Amino acid sequence: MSNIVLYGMDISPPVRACLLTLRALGLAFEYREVNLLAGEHMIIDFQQRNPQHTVPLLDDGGALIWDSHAIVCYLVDKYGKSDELYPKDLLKRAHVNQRLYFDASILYMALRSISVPYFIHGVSLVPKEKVDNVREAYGHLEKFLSDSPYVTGDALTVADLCCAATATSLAAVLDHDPINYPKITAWLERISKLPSYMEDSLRGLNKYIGLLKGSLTIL
Ligand SMILES: N[C@@H](CCC(=O)N[C@@H](CS)C(=O)NCC(=O)O)C(=O)O
Repeated sequence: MSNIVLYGMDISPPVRACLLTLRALGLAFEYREVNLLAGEHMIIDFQQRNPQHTVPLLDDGGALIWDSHAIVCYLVDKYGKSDELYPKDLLKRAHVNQRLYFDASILYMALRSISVPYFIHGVSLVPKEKVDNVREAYGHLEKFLSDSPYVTGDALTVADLCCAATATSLAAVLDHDPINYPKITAWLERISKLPSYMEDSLRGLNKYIGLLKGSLTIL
C-alpha cells in the first residue's frame, strides 16, 4: 500500500508535472481532487496542510511538500531507481535546477499572470505585454533546445516534465507553431510520446485549453 497522496486538479500545469513524474517513476499513489474552481483549496482543512493554498500538494506518509518543483525532485531522490530524471552529479543537477527555476519564475509566471485574472476575476482581456512575456519565455526555451533533444541535454529530466506541462498549457494563450518554434514543437512531440503522458496529462491539458483558449482576447 502506497503512502503517497497527491492533492490536485488535473487542469493545473504544475499538478500535471507531478503526475508525469509519478507515472515516469512507476509509483502507486492516491489522487485526491481539489476543485479550485469551487474554492476547495481555501477551506481550513486544506490551508492547514498548505498555508499557500496551492496545488499540487504531496502528502508522503504525513510529510507535506508543496510546489511542483520541490515535489518532483523529492520523488526522484526518494523513490527513483536511478538518478536519471534528477541527476546527483552536482553540475548536471545545477543545470536541471536552473531550468526548474526558469519554469517556476518565468514560464509558469507568464501563464499565471493571465490565468489567475481569468479564472479568479473573470478578466478575459490580455494586455499585449503579457503575451510578449510568453513570447520571450518561448524564445529562451527555443534556445535551450537549440542543440539538444531535452532542455538540459541528451537526457529527459524533471525539468522537461515541468517545462512541458507549462509550455503545453501556454498554447491556450500563444501557439508554439513549428515555423517560429521548431525546437519547442519537436521537443513537445517527443514528450507526448512518453507512455506516461497519455494517462492523465493529456486529459487535463485538453480541459485546460478548452477552458481558456477562445475565452481570451489579446489587446
Ligand atoms: N509554483 C507552484 C505554483 C502552484 C500554483 O500556483 N497552483 C495553482 C493552480 S495551477 C493554484 O493552486 N492556485 C490556487 C491559489 O493560488 O490559491 C508550483 O509549481 O506548484
